[in-house]
Amino acid sequence: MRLARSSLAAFIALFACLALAGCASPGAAGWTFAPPPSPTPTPAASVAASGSPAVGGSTVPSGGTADVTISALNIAFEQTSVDAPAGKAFSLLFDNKDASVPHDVWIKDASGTAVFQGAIITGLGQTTYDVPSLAAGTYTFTCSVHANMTGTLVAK
Ligand SMILES: [Cu+2]
Repeated sequence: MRLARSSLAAFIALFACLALAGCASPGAAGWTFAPPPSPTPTPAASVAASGSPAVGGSTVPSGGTADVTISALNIAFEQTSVDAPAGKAFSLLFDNKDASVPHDVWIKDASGTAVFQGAIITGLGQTTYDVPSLAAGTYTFTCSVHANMTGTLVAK
């Protein structure tokens, strides 16, 4: 009887221990809360591009500081003749005043060979071409889109 009681007590103790889950194995689960997944901090977001460097080169301040200006209006160049510096590169401001019409400026030498081909600009719009050095002489400037558009450019 006494034996039975003690073994019963032992059994109860063991059962209680298992029921409490954890007393036998200290490291076992039970109260281990997984730490909430920490929201990954966004790394100091994209460092703003520091000051936009001045664009070098071909940009001529609007105000008409180009060496030569040519404009197009009504499918014709407004200048029949322009002068350009000879022997050095120069800037050519091209002003397309024809809305929705593409024009450009090509410069051809006496033999008809294009020595400069400006990109097409669809009006209304302006661009500044960087024209390479030309030897002194008389050239023709044309629009590659409209064969009737021509003028004379004198490099001197
Ligand atoms: Cu044209």
